[in-house]
Amino acid sequence: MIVRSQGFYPEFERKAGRKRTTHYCAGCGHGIIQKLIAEAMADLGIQDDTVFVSPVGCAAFCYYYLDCGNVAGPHGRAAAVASGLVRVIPDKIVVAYQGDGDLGAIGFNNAFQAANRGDGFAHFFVNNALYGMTGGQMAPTTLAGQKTTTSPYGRDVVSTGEPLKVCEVFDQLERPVYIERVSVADSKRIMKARKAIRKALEIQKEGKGYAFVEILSPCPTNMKADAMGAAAFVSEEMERAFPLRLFRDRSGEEPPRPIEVEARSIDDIVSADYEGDAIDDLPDVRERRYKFSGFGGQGILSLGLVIADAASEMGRHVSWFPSYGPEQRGGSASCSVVVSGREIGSPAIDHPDVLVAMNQPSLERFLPTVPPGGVAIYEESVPLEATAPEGVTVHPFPASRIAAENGAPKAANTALLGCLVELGLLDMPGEELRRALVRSFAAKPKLVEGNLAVFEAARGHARRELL
Ligand SMILES: Cc1ncc(C[n+]2csc(CCOP(=O)(O)OP(=O)(O)O)c2C)c(N)n1
Repeated sequence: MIVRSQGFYPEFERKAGRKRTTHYCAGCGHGIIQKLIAEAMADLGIQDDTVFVSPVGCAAFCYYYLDCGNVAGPHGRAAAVASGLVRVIPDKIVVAYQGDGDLGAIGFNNAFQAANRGDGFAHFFVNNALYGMTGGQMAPTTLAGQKTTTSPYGRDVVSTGEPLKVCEVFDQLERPVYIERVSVADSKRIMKARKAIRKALEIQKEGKGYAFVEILSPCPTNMKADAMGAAAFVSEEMERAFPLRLFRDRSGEEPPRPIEVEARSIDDIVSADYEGDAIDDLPDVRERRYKFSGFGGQGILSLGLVIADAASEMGRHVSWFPSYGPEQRGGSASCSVVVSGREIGSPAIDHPDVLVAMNQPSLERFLPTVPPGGVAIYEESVPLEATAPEGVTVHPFPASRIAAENGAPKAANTALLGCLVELGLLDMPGEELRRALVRSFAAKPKLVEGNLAVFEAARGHARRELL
């Protein structure tokens, strides 16, 4: 009988209505690996003492699944976060989990230095020979000749280097206690992976030091194969470059001396004096908090940037805080912009004064967060199924239509900019925004004319229809 491991939450709260499924594609190795970790954690009785550091990449949602302490690290930094954790909570068990783009590229030095110091954590390295979440680009581990979206003719090792063999590199270091490479391509291999994962966690339970397990893992979506085909690629092609083996097991030796850390309060650390040009306060400028949201690719982040840039040119205090989801397909993006006459406390926004939503998921998600007196503007073609909270003004706006009619169908974001300025929601003259818009296209001057036309047409429409 297949039962859920006690190391997993009973329900995955990631999406309403889909509480028993993960976000992984069929045939992906991440789910198997996380199941092995969850089982081992529960069986070893360390679940309540474990802090799991998730990466950026397809495994970014681990914290929805694993029922232990969870920290989400920035891209490439899971090992660095784990290195910090072992210093401040030396009596806990720390686990870092990273993909091969995450660990092998942007995060390599953090991982390498942690291994070189022998920091006491279990380090799981999921190698699928490409960047999975972002659409299958070439990673440091991509095989010679392997086709990816950024090596469409096959990886040329002369110009891009040989596949990075992380176990072999780490095996040159003195301090790692355990290094093994395993695979989850079939059930026989999964049984070996299970043992290696357990071993790495046992080493943590016994406080014996740094344990590194590389796990070869299929990615059917980006390997452009079905589940069996991707598994065969892992066993037949990847294993040739990355042979499965135990590199070392020194867990029988004397444990290393624990790290001694000088305890400092967080206040001490962050209260460093700020040196820089102070911006004068502008008491007459009211603070406005904006949320721009839609699908990735709709120009949401740029819309926020143009406004932030214009406000900053006017000497106002500004913050711009982007956020994009980790799902490979259909992900939403948003950014929070605060413009103020005074220093800004936090760039994060829970209750925007002004919401701009370009797709249905973001309209549904953010409309209920707009406080009374706030304004929500959304792309007219999106069906409004949510009810606006009391006291919130809601404007559908034909941004896509205006953009298309003015010859720049991708400039719906610019149409919304025109709408915002005309409604007086940006507290600045249109001229200021025209200049910021032109600056934003410095690298693509051909787009300036079309965007300015859309901007002015949208202003005209807003003036006629909304004022
Ligand atoms: C600083 C930064 N740069 C780039 C990205 C975009 N990004 C998201 S995940 C990812 C890499 C994912 O690849 P990998 O680590 O191999 O994990 P997988 O998705 O294959 O499991 C990248 C480049 C980001 N989130 N942050």
